Amino acid sequence: MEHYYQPEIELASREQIVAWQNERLVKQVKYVYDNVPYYRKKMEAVGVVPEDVRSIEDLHKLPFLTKDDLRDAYPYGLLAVPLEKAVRIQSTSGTTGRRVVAFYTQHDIDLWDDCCARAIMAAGGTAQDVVHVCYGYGLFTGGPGLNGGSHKVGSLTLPMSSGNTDRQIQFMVDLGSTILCCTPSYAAYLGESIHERGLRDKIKLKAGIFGAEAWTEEMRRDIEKSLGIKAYDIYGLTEISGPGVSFECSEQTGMHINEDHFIAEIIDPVTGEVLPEGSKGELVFTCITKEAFPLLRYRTRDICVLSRKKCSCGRTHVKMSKPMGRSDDMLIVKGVNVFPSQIETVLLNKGYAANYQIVVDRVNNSDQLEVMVEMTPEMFSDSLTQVTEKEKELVAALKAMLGIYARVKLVAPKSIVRSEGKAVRIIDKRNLYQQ
Ligand code: DLL
Repeated sequence: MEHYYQPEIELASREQIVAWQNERLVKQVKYVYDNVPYYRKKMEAVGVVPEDVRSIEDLHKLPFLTKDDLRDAYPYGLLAVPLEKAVRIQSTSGTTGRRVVAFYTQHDIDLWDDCCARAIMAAGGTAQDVVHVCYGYGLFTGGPGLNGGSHKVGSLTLPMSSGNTDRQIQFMVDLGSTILCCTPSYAAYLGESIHERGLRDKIKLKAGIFGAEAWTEEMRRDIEKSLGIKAYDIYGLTEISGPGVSFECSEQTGMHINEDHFIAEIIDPVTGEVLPEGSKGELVFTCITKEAFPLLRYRTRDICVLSRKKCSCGRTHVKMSKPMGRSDDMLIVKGVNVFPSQIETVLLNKGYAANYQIVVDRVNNSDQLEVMVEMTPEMFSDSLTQVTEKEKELVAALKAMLGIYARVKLVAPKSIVRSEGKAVRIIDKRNLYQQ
């Protein structure tokens, strides 16, 4: 049986959804124009005033927002409420050293929690469930988002956060966790660890809600088999709120976007032109209910396809495919967003040239990041001990920038192959995206 958290919204007619979107968009554009000087300037630059936007048909007139805008406006330039109304931030990596900071009012958190509650109930969650959240808590949105959603559903919530696999499994067994929320790679790792400990029969899990990174259908089947559960996908991004922007239902043919809060468009990533339904392109979101950080036409860089085909679950909100790639070079390593430009910044700050290569692989379900860097000619004559010291120094600097461990290998000058065209900086051996 399908469960809904807000059936009157999740099953609303198409006309009703469009009516909500029209009304909320018009209000939101005026609100942002009046309260966010940064965005007002962007609108003025393209000669658009709020009165030009009378319905969602006019959405295309508005300028896009990108990660560069977030960097330029850092930290408070896109905050739309006075500080006394903002109650929380969450944060994620930016393209260089500057992080993305998103703000929330209490009302924003309330609506975000609703979105996550919809996802939990779509995965079969009820107040009887024990929801085991091992997404990270803190600046990352995963833990706080699913935690809030689980409270709304009324489930018993285990705020485990990430890491400490033994403790995760102990709680899972002792408290009888029924729904697991974490990254798909950690779910696969937990599955293996549970088998290794011979505890498969002691686990009561029935469903998992996995996202924050790309995962394939094969990986879904492996996790489902290993943990004896049904595995659901969940998507979101910090800039737009966090997990729960969209979520999978029992049909598992895409993720329903919460269209009463977010308007989705697909654009050509090169020209910015809006593409018709069914086209593959870059996903763009406009927030129509947010107070503190209401981004309009934010370019996610995620490539996917939208579909309004009738869904057997009864939900009427548009579905997005699993992301099929990115229109920028962002990598997600151990659930953490990594931009090659961040790595380059560290190398240049430490006096290296921009000759490097990033290799990402997945070994035993765990992501590994390696950075190969050419030594400077002066360093080439250094002793092995000195080189090892230099590598350690880079490991520490990269950890400070990225928040995760990267293996560093210093190689001889000119040993990284030069490309005749674009430099090949990234070798991702994981093949995570399905086309
Ligand atoms: O990863 C929010 C989240 C937390 C989603 C927990 C789901 C579960 P960020 O750290 O800002 O936010 O990273 C956002 O991660 O633009 C996608 O490229 C990628 N991503 C998120 N969910 C999925 C997914 C969170 N289900 C970026 N499949 C997004 C593939 C995903 N990629």
